[in-house]
Amino acid sequence: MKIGIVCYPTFGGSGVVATELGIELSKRGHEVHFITYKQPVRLELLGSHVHFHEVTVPEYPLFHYQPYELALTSKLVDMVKLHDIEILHVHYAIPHAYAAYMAKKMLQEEGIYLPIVTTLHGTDITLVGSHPFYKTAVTFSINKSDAVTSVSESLKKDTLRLFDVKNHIDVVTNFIDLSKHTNHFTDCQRDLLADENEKIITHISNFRSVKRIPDVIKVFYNIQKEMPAKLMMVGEGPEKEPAEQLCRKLGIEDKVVFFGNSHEIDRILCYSDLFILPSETESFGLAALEAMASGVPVISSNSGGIPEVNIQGVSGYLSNVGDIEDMSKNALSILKDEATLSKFKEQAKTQANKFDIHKIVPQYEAIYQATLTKC
Ligand code: GMT
Repeated sequence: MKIGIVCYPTFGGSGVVATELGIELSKRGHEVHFITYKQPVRLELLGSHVHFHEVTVPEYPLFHYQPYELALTSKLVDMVKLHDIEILHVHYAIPHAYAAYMAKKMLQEEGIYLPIVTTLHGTDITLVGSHPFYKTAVTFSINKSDAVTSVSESLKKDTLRLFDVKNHIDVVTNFIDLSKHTNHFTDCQRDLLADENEKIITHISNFRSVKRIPDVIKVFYNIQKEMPAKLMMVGEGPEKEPAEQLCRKLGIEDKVVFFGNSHEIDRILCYSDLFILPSETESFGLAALEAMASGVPVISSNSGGIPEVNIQGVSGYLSNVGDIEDMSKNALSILKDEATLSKFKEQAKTQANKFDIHKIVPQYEAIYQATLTKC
């Protein structure tokens, strides 16, 4: 198939999932066209089966807001015609599903049928999409998609609760390319960051308030009181600076490393002992799955889709949102001795195997086929 993929090209989970999906689809013989405003961060390999088409929005002083949807719609129509793209898969409803629908209608005028598959990722539903300013258009675009998928059962429930959705929603969970996390590093070089006796705790996110960054720091503060430990904070966002200030206030700044955004997530996870994800809400928690695939157990909140990924007492532990004491207690119970830590590391890997890319991508292929045969 010739598949167009629209996504956010940044470090966020939806862009990562879209990119990994496109790469895998190309390996499976499909022709994949990424259409977005920048080359996606994990898209290193462009080749005869993977193409990138940049959407540019010329700055014009009359516009207070530059019309990205319009530029994207035009680009979609042009690329579909130029490359005979058969299907569009848009990741994150806002504004991609809306722009895709407009493109579909324009192509229809020329007798071209273009099915749209929309994948809902989380904040496009739970935080942003349900806002009254967007809700009408988001509901419309979900209902006009030829197929709709959500990345967890929890997100499907939220979508049905928050929107008047008439369309069927298929749950196609996020996935992981296990080979990237298991084969890559024989030497993790953990000695560059921590002493041999120190445990390495990691958090990776976009540092937005939904991630509850202060909880990460407070849990780590409790851990380091009991055992030698270092905290690796990976990512960029508005909560990063306040987090650095909190570390200073608690007197633990020497034990916390702020990396910023990193292209070496698998390397950082390779030397991690524990991952903390205390989010307020999380449709899935791809970062937790990536950690588990690297054999890193997860201490998380029990919100949204996280319990579908992190299993209590198996791949880690889950606590109520904001329950720092419980999270700290659970973290210490995993880290307390090498035998328990090794057991959790193994169990985390086994749980991650359930989300193997090779099991999930065929589900998307089946959905594409079904929309193509509808026409
Ligand atoms: O977590 C974020 O704020 C980024 C956001 C995104 O759109 O990239 O992540 C969402 O999609 C990811 C991929 O499906 C999920 O793993 C995240 O759980 C989800 N984030 C939230 O629901 C807050």
